[in-house]
Amino acid sequence: MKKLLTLVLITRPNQVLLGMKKRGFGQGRWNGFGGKVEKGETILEAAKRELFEESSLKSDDLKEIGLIDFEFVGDPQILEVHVFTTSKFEGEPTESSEMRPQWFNVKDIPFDTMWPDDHLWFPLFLSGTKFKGYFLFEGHDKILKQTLDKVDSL
Ligand code: 6U4
Ligand code: NA
Ligand code: NA
Repeated sequence: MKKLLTLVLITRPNQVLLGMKKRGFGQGRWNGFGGKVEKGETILEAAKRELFEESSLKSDDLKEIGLIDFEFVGDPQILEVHVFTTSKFEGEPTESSEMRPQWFNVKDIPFDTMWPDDHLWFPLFLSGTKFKGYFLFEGHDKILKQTLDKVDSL
């Protein structure tokens, strides 16, 4: 059983835009923008929609750079997260009910306050390398198993 989700990472020179998740899944962590793919929309459409809903930014240039499966001990549902990035966007990052956006220097990414998998694959994302990963979590803080591979295409 798989649930499709999106995750969008907006960049500008030497910086990444992250959002502090104010509620729901991942609350209290800095994260990319995204959420569940809804019926009748493509994964790319979902990525654009969630980006706009959560940050007020629009982009027609989202490029898929990663695919990560997350499994949680005791939960049969796998989260299939499609990771997109772009440096081309319109609008000003604006706080939403779900997210408080903030630019971070790539040297100061707050990995201690992010999902524990992020520090493993962010270097690939930041270097423009496509990747596929799998992480098995126990709770929300502990990774029990993982795979992470560079790929030519997703
Ligand atoms: P609601 O509030 O139901 O509309 P929705 O915005 O559709 O929620 P949400 O926020 O629950 O979905 O989606 C979870 C977000 O967290 C997605 O962008 C994927 C992302 N995510 C989930 N696990 C992650 C992880 N381990 N590392 C990571 N991002 C993760 O970097
Ligand atoms: Na979301
Ligand atoms: Na949603």
